[in-house]
Amino acid sequence: MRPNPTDVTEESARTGLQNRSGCFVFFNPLTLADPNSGADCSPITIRWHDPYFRFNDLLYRWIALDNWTYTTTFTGSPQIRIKHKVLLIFDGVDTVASISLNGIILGKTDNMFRRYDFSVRDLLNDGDNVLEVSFFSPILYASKQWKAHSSYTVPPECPPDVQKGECHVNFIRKEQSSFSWDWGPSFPTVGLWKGVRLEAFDILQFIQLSSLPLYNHSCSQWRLQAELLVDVVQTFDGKVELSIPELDSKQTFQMRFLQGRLNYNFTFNINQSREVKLWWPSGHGDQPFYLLTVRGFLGRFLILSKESKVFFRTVELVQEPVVGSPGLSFYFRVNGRQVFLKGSNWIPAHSFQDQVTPASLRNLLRSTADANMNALRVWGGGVYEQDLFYDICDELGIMIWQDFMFACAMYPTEDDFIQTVREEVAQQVQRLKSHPSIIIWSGNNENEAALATNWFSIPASLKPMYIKDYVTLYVNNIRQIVQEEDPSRPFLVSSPTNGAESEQEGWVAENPYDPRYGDVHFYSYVLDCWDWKTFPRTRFASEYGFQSWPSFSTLQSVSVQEDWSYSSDFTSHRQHHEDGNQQMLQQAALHFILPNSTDPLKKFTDSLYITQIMQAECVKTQTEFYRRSQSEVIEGKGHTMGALYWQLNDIWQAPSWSSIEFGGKWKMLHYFAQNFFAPVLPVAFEDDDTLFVYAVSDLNRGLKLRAVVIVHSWSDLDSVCTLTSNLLLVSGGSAVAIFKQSVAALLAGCGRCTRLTCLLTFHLQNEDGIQQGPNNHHFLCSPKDAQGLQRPNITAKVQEDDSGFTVTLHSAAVAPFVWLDLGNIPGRFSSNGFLMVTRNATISFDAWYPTSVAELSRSLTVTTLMDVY
Ligand code: BMA
Repeated sequence: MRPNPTDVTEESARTGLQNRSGCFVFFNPLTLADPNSGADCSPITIRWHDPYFRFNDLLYRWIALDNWTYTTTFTGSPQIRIKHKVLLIFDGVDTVASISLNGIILGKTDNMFRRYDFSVRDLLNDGDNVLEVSFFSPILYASKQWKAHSSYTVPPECPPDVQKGECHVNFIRKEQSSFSWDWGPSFPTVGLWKGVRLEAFDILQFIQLSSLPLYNHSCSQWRLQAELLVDVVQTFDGKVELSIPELDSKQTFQMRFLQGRLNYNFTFNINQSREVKLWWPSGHGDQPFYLLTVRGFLGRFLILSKESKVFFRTVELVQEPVVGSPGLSFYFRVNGRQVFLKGSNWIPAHSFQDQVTPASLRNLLRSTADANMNALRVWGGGVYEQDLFYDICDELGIMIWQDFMFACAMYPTEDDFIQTVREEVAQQVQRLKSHPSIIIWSGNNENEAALATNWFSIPASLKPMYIKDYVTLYVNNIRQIVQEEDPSRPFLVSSPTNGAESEQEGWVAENPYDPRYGDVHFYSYVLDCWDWKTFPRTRFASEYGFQSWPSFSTLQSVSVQEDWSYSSDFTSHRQHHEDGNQQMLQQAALHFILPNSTDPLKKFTDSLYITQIMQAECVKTQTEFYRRSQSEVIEGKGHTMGALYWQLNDIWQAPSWSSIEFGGKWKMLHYFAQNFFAPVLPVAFEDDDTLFVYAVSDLNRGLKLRAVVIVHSWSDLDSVCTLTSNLLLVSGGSAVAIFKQSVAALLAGCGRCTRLTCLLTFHLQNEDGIQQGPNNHHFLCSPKDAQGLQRPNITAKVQEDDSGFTVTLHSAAVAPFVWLDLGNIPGRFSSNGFLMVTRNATISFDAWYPTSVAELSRSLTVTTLMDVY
């Protein structure tokens, strides 16, 4: 379908765009590029039209202020019209539209997250049929809804100015971050973002098959609750046969199919004599599946035949008293085993969802699992992700904390709003509930906290009214539907929340950030992130993080030379978080000398690098604190069972909290995550001048481990001394202190060392002296105060052998934060951003596209901290 603007609100702006060329390569979801337009569609032109290029988010603002009509003509056929029922199905309409066929209005849409269908048999012609979808501007719609809601305000009205966004997004059921966010641009898309099709049938139309595994502990019996959603033309008696051949399980159900659209539930017992293989989170076991076959019969005629994957696992959210603490635990038990959630938060991977390719999704999720994460939270300001996303998570063992799409706002509760939300929730739960990767449904992002801590300055006298609305939406509607649709998973009303304690307090706790209950979001950009005492010892950290800039090559694709300075308009335009650019430097300045090159470009790229170091070290410190707090309760706090940092991915090329840049390049943080989420990890920290090393293990079995602490001088590649702890049995799923010594005694015992001249590396080894888990480091002073740091003059040699490319480094000195960069050659290194305390190191490079030693050698740059000083 070709869209046309149907209302002209900003004629001059549009003319300005179209005059440049006809290469509208970006717009969603149908490509508007006209190959016959004769326009210049070369890569350069496309770059200028790339909505992400420089300030284009502002230049293209008019598009979403306009109304658009998509029209297409298709040919009908008698074969379709002889069927008893013909449905025109829209899998995703973004968002407010009126749909007509051959001039007759079929209906209206108001919710991007719903599927819509219309019965069209009698409207179809055998020849040409004209289908029109007329979209109303989402911005104007949101504003109209807001105006109509005159009895009381539903805040917030607009995003902060720094976000350069649109207002009243809470009045439209659309991706909330599409009106801008603190990491993303405002691109309120307008269009058909999923498929459109005609389905014609005589007896019934299959809509969906879903299944839930249910385990009956008392009789050790697995059951499968299968649900079939069908649209039946006329009531009939038939039978349905369910089978899982691999489990030798089969059952037939006689039943009556009633006219209309209905869900049919079948509870199917799995043959008890067969062993059922369980689906496990990554790091805890495999992810096996079985094939379920569903066949429907009318008499002897097969009228339906479907196959789908089924998985078996149980999940519980455990909130029970904690010994030595006034609060409640908050952890997940999967297949009866307590699991520490390690991971991050997922945001939409692109402002234009049609641009999220299967390859880019797979790449991001592969990067998630490869960084030793086992969980992601699909955050409530984005979209319910596409099926493939969850399929990949099922396959990789990535557990999903699935928010419903409400974030950082109050929402209206008028009947039409509630009705559309109810349909959205029912459809999404039905679509997604078969995925074992989803381990929890959660009502919203931060709306309990917003109410409790009064983000929107609501007068105290009105608070009960807002709480009532909150309960109406999330508890009486969303929760009610979810519990009906899915008895197999926990439901949480918000994040952060005190969980069961919030419920006790009427669903909005006085302090939803209480570390003794539920989950916590914690951000502080001004406190020193190297000081673990600043972090809340929460039961579950579902958000925390620090910003950094993406690498130069990522920015270069959407900028020009005049943009390449930390104080340029571009640099401040891309920053959507108030004072964000300053905060990054201030945090970095606590421990590093800030870049001060006289070469402006070098100063800029050095600044990008220093922000990545800062972010990687901050998130490392905080994550290690959470992991080592899993077995302790101190002053009533601890027993931490989750660390999901904010945020995994980026929506465009800009500074943000992400560990992966737009395009898939790993930031230093992601390389660090690979280590700090390792199944077996040594963690060091100081408490009142005493150095502790903890051994953290996510394994399912005990390991005898000792800590090896090596003292190095900043000025010399030969280490100064090595200390070794006794062997200790570290049980699976625990964190224990394995080494303890006062720093003063350690340095004195080691001879020629002070806090300023020396640093520590450490690792764990088993009884046979084999290293377990990664190397780790602990600085005894800020690198800005370190004495003896030398220029390492690193040389690098790229080679290729049967297993791929390698880079062999040779260093003349201890080199902190060694950063290898191949510009825009896509791929990733086996390790990066590391501390080099050896003369030689070999790193491999996994290239995502064909390349050569010559190309890699030409592109490779190696930066270390001393290059910035
Ligand atoms: C959180 C999130 C997002 C936001 C992030 C960084 O609280 O839920 O709304 O992007 O902080 O500010």
